Amino acid sequence: MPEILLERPRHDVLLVRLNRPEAKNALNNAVRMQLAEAFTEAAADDTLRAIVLTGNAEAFAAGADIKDMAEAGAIEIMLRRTHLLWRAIAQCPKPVIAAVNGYALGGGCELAMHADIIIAGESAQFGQPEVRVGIMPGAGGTQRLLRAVGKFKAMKMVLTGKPVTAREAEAMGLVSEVVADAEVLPAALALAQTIAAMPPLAVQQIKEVMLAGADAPLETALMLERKAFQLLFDSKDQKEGMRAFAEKRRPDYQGC
Ligand code: DAK
Repeated sequence: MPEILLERPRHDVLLVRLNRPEAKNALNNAVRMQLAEAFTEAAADDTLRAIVLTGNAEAFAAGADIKDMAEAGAIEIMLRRTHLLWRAIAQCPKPVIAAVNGYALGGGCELAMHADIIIAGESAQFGQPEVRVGIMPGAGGTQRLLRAVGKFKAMKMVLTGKPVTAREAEAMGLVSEVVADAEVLPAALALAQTIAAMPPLAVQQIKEVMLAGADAPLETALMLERKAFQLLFDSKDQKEGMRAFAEKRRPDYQGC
């Protein structure tokens, strides 16, 4: 069985499912490689407008596979070069929606934080429990969590390893929306459909500027925004969108 499953619920939406139910979707090397391959291919596919990333009812992902790294040394961990695999997800130019049920722990929480939007079920749990097994977050958990929820909430989660509920995660800004468990995937797919109907160049520029700008000084970030804003006025979809508004009709976006 492949360790991730790929579906096209619509012609312009890719659904990526983690598929290691026997290990609570723990991320082993095969999962990470298959994820990187899927996201790299998705990035180059012009027909794709949004990606939904999910697990199963019990686990989004319970972290990196502990058994897979328990006896590894530092050089071995370095030579696995897993940051290159994570990078394929982080740098995907298409909007990514994480649909989270159950556990999103350690590398699983970090994976969810690679998404642009997180929809969580009421029973979902988010946490960075690495400290409890003698390590620390290694795929962005110390930095993306800090940026998402601020120092004091992030420190508490990372230093204690204690998970938070979906509602707590929502209150601290770690998830976009909490819905009933059974509604997670439908809500994420509906959101993907809404975003897929938007002009793709505008969507791409928004994602790129928001992510790059968040880590740049304000003046630089505002310049990035200004340049991307100006660039969009050379797109056919900008003309189409504004003319359609003036003509009181639905726009027909072409992605150019
Ligand atoms: N790794 C390996 N196996 C796991 C696993 C994990 N993270 N989580 C669960 N499993 C396996 C269990 O061992 C068990 O396998 P069997 O005993 O049946 O063979 C099976 O999944 C079912 O799990 P449980 O029996 O434990 O199920 P429960 O419902 O009782 O508990 C749980 C579910 C998720 C609360 C529990 O399994 C748990 O605490 N899991 C570990 C959570 C955790 O500590 N996660 C953080 C792992 S460290 C890196 C970047 C990032 C990372 C590493 C490197 N680089 C850039 C190099 C990330 C590190 C981590 O995520």
